[in-house]
Amino acid sequence: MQDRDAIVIGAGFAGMYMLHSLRQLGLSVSAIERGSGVGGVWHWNRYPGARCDVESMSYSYSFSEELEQEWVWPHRYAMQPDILRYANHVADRFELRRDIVFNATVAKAEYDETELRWLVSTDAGETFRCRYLVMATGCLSVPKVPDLTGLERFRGRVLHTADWPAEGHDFSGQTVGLIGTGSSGIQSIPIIASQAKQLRVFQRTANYSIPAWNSPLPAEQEAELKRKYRALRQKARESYAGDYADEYYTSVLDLSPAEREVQFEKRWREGGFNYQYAFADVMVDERANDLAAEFVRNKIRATVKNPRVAEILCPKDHPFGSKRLCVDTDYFETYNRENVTIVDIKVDPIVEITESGLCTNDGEHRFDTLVLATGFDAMTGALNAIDIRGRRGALLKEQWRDGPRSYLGVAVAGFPNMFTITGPGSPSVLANMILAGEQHVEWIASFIAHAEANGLREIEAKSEAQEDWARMVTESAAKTLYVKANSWYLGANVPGKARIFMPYVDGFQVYAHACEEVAKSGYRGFRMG
Ligand code: N01
Repeated sequence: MQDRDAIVIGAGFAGMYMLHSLRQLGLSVSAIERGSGVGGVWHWNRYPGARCDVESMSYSYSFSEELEQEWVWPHRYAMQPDILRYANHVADRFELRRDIVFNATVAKAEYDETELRWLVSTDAGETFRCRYLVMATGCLSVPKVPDLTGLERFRGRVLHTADWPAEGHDFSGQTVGLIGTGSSGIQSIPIIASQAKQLRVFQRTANYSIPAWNSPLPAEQEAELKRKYRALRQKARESYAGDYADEYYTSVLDLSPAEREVQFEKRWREGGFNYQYAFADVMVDERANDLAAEFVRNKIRATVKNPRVAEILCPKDHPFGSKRLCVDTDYFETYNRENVTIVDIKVDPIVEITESGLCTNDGEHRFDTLVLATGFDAMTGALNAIDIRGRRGALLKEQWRDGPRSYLGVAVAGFPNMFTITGPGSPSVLANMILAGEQHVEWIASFIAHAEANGLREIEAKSEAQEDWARMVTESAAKTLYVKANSWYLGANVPGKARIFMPYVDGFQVYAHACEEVAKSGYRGFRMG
């Protein structure tokens, strides 16, 4: 049994900063990490084409001015190897590794109400005892392998985008089947297509995707951004999405048809989320959303030469942006290649996986390698994978059977001295995840500092505060079009999972302000003693 003041579970970007911040408070801390290295999602998601869809200068830590000045991002949108290199640099720079236990999966965390300690045990049998427990387990860290009949029979290799082999995979000369057209599929398809002999994509839901227009980041532009970094970081903190990109919030319906086309084209040329966050009414008004969606569909029709294939690729069954927007490089162009075909499995469903490929209603498709770009058990998956027991042995997973409930997305009633970074009920995946993590880390560290300074031994969200918060999160989401898609935001991609909109939709800046108000009020909504 090893004693620590705090244990942080996970050494991704949030976990690393939490470890650093708690050490700065003078506490003894260990982080426990399942992987062999730091970086979390960027350690595992090594699939070809993996890159961040938030610009690198924004998707990076803001807590250290020296760090942000010394690091050089080679591209506007960073590739996974660069992000992982950055994570490793941070781990070295702040000497984090000495307090990280790698290759250890936390199996159980149990609160001892008599000793006021959490007992945390790993699958290797190591046990830690601590006063504070911080879950930095990530929102998208448990890969979802679909329940496909016969999957175990397949004789070729099966690869999941979120659990990609570190040594990579050589597709040259291979025939490849790929299931899933979310961000991971959309990023990997163009690269796999350029390497493989043949690629067949099995698409269940067509997705909206906006080009990234990625390019090297010119040195002068980088220097200019670095000169303005403090102001840009502040702008990001005051934005909806936690990013410093301009958020114009023009109302689509206030524009004339001609002006609308100009604005849509302008934002589309800016790329990525600039298109979604430019308009005030796109996520709340179906008419505005239809117009934004049709513009994207027309771009697809103009790009994909075969009109039948273009129509398969045009999303028509959910509002624009209601599933997480994808940001791509040459995704739709890839379907003009001779070696790429698409099967619309809503029309021609997969019946079973066979030894040499898969069968749909219409026949057999043979391939050497099957790529599953099928996503994650998002937001609650990593928390529910651990046997977390709070007061009177209550199991978190059981408490969340009908959907996660938390106060501020950061604390759960019945689980004292435990915090969740970017937990359900916080902006998390709707914001720049590094900034969302930083805001939580700073808030949690301040709260712990307050507890230490005031001799508080237990801090715990009150159930009434939690219920009010959960109700507000659900009601806010219900006013938007986010709830109109079968998305992972709602848990809809995992059979049997409760359908509840998990992220906080009212914006990063509104949320951060609410957290500050709670702190200023002396932590309203928390029981402390
Ligand atoms: O996963 P997804 P992802 N049969 O859930 C399909 C982040 N991310 O890994 O839509 C057939 O979005 C499923 O179909 P449907 C980002 O937040 C970020 O791509 O459920 N198909 C869908 O097409 C992103 O949103 C970056 O009908 C099945 C796909 O698989 C999140 O991670 C890069 C199926 C899954 O799409 C998840 O993205 C990559 C089945 N049984 C990811 N089951 C950045 O750039 C699932 N599908 C930062």
